[in-house]
Amino acid sequence: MRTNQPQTIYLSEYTVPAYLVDHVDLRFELFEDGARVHSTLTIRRNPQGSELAQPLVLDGDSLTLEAVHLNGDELAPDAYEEHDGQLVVANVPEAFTLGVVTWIEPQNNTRLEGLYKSSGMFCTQCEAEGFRCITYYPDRPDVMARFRTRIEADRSAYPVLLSNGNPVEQGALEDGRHFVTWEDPFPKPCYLFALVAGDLVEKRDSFTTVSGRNIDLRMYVEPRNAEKCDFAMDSLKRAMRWDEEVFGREYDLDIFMIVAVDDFNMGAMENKGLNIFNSSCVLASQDTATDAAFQRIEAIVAHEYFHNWSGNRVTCRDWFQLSLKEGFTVFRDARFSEDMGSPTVKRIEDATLLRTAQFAEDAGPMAHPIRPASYMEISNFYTLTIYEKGAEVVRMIYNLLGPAAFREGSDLYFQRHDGQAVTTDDFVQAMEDASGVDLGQFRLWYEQAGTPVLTVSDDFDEARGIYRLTVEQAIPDTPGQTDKKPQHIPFALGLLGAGGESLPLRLSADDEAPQTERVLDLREPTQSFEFHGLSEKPVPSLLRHFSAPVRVNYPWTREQLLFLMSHDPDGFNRWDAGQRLAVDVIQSLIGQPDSAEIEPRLVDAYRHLLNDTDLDQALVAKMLQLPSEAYLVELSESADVPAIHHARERVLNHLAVALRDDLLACYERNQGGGDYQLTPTAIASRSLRNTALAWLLHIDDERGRELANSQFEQADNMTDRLGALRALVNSGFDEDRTRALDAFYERFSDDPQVVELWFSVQASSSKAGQLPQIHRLLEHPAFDWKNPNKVRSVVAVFAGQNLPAFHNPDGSGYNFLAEQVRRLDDSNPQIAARLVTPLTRWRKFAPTYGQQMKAALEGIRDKQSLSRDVYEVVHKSLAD
Ligand code: B3K
Ligand code: ZN
Repeated sequence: MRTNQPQTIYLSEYTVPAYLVDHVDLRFELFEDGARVHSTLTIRRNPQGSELAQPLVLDGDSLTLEAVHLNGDELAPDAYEEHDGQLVVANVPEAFTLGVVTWIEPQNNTRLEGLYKSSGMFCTQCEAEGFRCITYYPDRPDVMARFRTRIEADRSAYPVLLSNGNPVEQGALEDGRHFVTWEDPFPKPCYLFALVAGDLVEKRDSFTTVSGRNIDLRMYVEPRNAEKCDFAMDSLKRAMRWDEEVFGREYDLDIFMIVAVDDFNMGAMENKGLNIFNSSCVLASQDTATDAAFQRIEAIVAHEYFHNWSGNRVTCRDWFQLSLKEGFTVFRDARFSEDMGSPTVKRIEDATLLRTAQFAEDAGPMAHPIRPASYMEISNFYTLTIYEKGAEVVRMIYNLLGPAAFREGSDLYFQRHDGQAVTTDDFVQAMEDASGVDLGQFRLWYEQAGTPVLTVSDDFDEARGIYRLTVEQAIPDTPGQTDKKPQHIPFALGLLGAGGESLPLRLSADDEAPQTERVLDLREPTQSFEFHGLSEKPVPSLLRHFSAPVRVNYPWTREQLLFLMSHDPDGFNRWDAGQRLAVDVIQSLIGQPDSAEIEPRLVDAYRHLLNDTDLDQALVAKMLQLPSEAYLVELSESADVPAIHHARERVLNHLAVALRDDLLACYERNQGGGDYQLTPTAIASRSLRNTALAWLLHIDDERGRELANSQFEQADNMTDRLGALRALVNSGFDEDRTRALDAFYERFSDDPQVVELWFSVQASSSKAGQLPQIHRLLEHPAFDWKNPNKVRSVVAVFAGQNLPAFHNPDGSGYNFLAEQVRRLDDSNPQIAARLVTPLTRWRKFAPTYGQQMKAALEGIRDKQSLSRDVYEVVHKSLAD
């Protein structure tokens, strides 16, 4: 057991930095057996800090200190202390330079924080606290400095040497070495520092900004990936234009660079002028990337680019403010994606992620507000709550203010805080100041964790023609927070008449210009609203376009849901009605004998959808997806996964059998042909045909089998090839499954991103991903424990997407996961802590499962010398 319990850091204990750094001069000597880092900091006492002389305290981690100089003179060893990850110099003047020389070992850095090696190249990841693994520094975002960086390395192994800003000098050195010096004119926190050194090919393009400046755009990738850059480059240009048009944000440096690396803990990183990407989030070609991957790439390229303003020019004061940049930037990238594709589909996808995974996080032991009050390890707080719920909170502000006032608010925010490190409250204040809209109560969204639950009831006064809607809001207790105050919730709704028409919403009898959709401001624990002038009880369409990240309970009948599914003018709620109906049907079958009848109207509704060629096909494609097992688990009180799985399978089988001919017709209709295109229509068409195929193979249909095999062989794009592979893998056709998996691997074994898809298709399949098969995948030559993508594609996919196998009643899935967490804890604690997530939800499951999950967590807890990352997650999960 760990003896040193990690410390908790509190927002309430924030103090301004004692010293500021104006300038950082770095010199990296890169070698195969390590790197020497010479840093010279120009430091002065913070005028806002304490009057009393303070020691200088710098952060460091895994560093070998070689020398310290003050104003050019080497300090005697007794003039400073090095302990507990800090370098403390007790006596320093008001202003001075501090020279620090450290030795680090990037080649042995498996945590992938700081400077490390990936496929032979050097690269960095400094957010949140990686810079301290490079040199001693005040590693906090409110210390902003100008950086000058000289990189020296062997010229033949590392011809490309990159850092932030502009190259200002380069030249040859002795012994076949060379150097390049970069200068970044914009002050930045050290978490935005980046360095890359490698043998990379360069792809160039350019962009002319709105004010006519020419920006040099460059992508750097390994030579084998040279042909997979075009889409990201085009996405970048679209994002740059969009940010000018929609947010008035112009790019500021002369060069913008993107680098792809294979070993990366997350998706990408917005380092100033030098974004570093996980290869899987930037490289794409028609043959190797699915539609979903293309869309993800476009969104992430945009997201990182947008950070140049929302994150870099205006950054976070401290890590409690993380959602300041992440929530806002996710909101920005979501709106960009809406504009690039189908807005309704994007909204459905975001709401699905939120309702399936963020709601679960908000109801679990790690629940935290979008501005947390404390943490042990900040890496654990790059969460769906900070990102996705944070984006929903910004979206609510957008909707409350309206587009024009919101834009004024965002302009004011950027102008007021350019070059500063600020707080979420500064953001809300700018929005309030620009619009005059009172966001006082709204601020509670930043402070209170937990998903608000709206319970809606209604009655109709026939005599007076008044429909009354009563909404109660309740915010569940979360760790450390009880008795919450009611929040300000924008609640969009419409009412439908019996003929499917949108009814006028008169909040008073004399409302002359009634709208057919309104946004009600919920502020009280209970509020009632009266709608006048109605001749019949309407069907309510609630929380349209998911106007707030809340749960809504209303006793819709199946009849009403079927009605909304085909009549609601709000596409989101049409989809939602279908989901609610399917959830209701599946839930009613859980634990029932197989003879229990399946709601006959469900078949009719899906038949109608399958044949509805008038409705937006992108929406139809989404509506045909049954609620996932993960979502059904999230909705249950005491989840029995095998029972949920069985009930869902029964419904799927039933639909597929009953709709076999309609599925074949849908498949034929969406055969495609012609060039591969990434338009919403073409994407919807591929989605429809692959859904049809999946359903047909689910019931082992022979015609479906033929279609899948020929699609698998003839596909001219990865969406179709993978769709066919997935359908075959999840079918009962064992020979076809094996043959297709082998052929796929043989064809793409040289491409790590496709091999990751190959792993995840198997790991997510209850047919091909039972535990013995998972063990075989881990032993496969292409599997690599040091590569986070590989670990995710097998271990995380198994635990997160293959629920019946993971929740095997014998507990083997839980023990397996615990074993992998223990194995990874020493080498890569960030990834290890992420992997624990499925176990943290143990209280959600029926006791026989929950107790075994808890035991697996205890097994992790008892490991010797647990990392701070895993310690925090496990201990919070086990706390009473
Ligand atoms: N800001 C980075 C995430 C850094 C995660 C550090 N553990 C990527 C992004 O959100 O854009
Ligand atoms: Zn981000």
